[in-house]
Amino acid sequence: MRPSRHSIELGNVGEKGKMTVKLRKPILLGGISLSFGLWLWQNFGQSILEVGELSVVGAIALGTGWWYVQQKLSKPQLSPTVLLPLNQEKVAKAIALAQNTITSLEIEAPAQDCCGLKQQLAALPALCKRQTLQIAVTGGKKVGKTTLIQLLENAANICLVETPALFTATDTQEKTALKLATAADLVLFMVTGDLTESEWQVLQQLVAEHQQIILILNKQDQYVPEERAVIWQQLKSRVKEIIPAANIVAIAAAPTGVKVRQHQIDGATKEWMEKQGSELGNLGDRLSEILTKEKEQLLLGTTWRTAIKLEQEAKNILNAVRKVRALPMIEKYQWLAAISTFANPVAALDLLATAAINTQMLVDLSGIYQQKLSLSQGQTGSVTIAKLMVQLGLVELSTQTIGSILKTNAITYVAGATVQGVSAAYLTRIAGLSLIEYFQEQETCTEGFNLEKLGAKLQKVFQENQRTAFLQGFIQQALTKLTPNKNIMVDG
Ligand SMILES: Nc1nc2c(ncn2[C@@H]2O[C@H](COP(=O)(O)OP(=O)(O)OP(=O)(O)O)[C@@H](O)[C@H]2O)c(=O)[nH]1
Ligand SMILES: [Mg+2]
Repeated sequence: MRPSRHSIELGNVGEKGKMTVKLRKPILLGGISLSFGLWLWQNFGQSILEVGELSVVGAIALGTGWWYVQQKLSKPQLSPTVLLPLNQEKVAKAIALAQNTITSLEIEAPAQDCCGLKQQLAALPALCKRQTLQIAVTGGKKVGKTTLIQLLENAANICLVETPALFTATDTQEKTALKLATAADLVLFMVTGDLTESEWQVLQQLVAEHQQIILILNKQDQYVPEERAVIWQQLKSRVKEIIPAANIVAIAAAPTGVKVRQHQIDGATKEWMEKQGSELGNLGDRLSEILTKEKEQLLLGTTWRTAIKLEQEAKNILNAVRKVRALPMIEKYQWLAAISTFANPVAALDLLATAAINTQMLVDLSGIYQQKLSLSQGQTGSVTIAKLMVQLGLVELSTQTIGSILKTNAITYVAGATVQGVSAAYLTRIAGLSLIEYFQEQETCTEGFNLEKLGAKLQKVFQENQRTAFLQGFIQQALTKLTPNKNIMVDG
């Protein structure tokens, strides 16, 4: 009786919880939009409630839409299913992509030394034609990696590498282990029982990189036969979506001996441990089968992974080069936004009217990231960004925070214009930094922005730049940009 009552109670709580959440969200969103409206009202009066497409009514309406987008963003990632096998074409594409990125780097940063990258690129085709295959033996601490390698060492045409133990060592050791595993043609992944969560994560990661895996359950001798069967089943069903059953094997690489007890004639007993030979099950057969029949696939996988890694490496350098050019540009536009909003609070009634400046920033940044937008595409884009910023509550939050920091700093001339000027600069900066992150992931934006991704970037960048210490420094900087005007007025 008990368990069922328990589950009914749980069910009710769950239902209530759901209902509360359902009711709360629109109110909360309305709250944000509404208080933003009130803020506009208090500061500037009714006449400015409507600024182009960015009416408060629109913001409220879109707020609901944003809630939907947010819902989608917070959904947990689905576990990867088995990938489609690689073919020559996909591998050629990955190589071409790496080639393109390296070429862009050479063009955009002629001073950059690209020799290393180019050598790696030139070496890619040969990766597919190797005779000796690399096998990485990995797994947690003391799972039997060294023991297994010693047993397999004599096999022809393979080179076995033991990775540092996973899950125990420092972060760098763990990275080395994963690096060795992805660089290999095949991975022997050893466990000694049911999968832990971390083991599962690593397996998924490797499979997502088109890595072939033989999952090895070692130390079988430590379990009695019934336990062994249970663990074997659990393991198989846990990984069934990512590892084919043929690639799961149970072994005992170095079983502890069996205790033998002999009764002597005189009544005494004599005990000793009888050594047992290693038990590799069908590991040897499966291994040689894979190494012959699936060799081409293994080599394709390694070549693909290496090409992808090379492309990422080149892309990281390219992104760093581009960022160095993009940051001063953002700086320029953020102070332009500050000064024009401060000097002309009537024209810039709504902070988001700084969109006019953002348009040019957007066009310039898109140029740096080789995704050049036209002016009209830039205009549409900047309106999109401005809307997102309202819906995310960033405009309201930053204005309030900046306003209160200015107040506590006892600056006597705090007026709407100062708060507005500083906020305009800050929001322009957030928009610019988010665009950098967006463009870095090479989202082509000429056909419009991916709102989910852009929204996620805005939130991330906003959170990173929201600390009071940072804001205080920023405000200080903004004030030095804004005060000269004041000084001129005072002096003059
Ligand atoms: N009972 C039992 N012990 C085993 C088996 N295989 C290995 N061992 C023992 O487990 C211990 C660790 O084995 P290693 O081969 O050194 O394991 P490893 O994964 O290389 O260890 P680290 O490199 O230190 O992480 C040794 O004492 C082995 O004798 C097995 O099948 N059964
Ligand atoms: Mg070892």
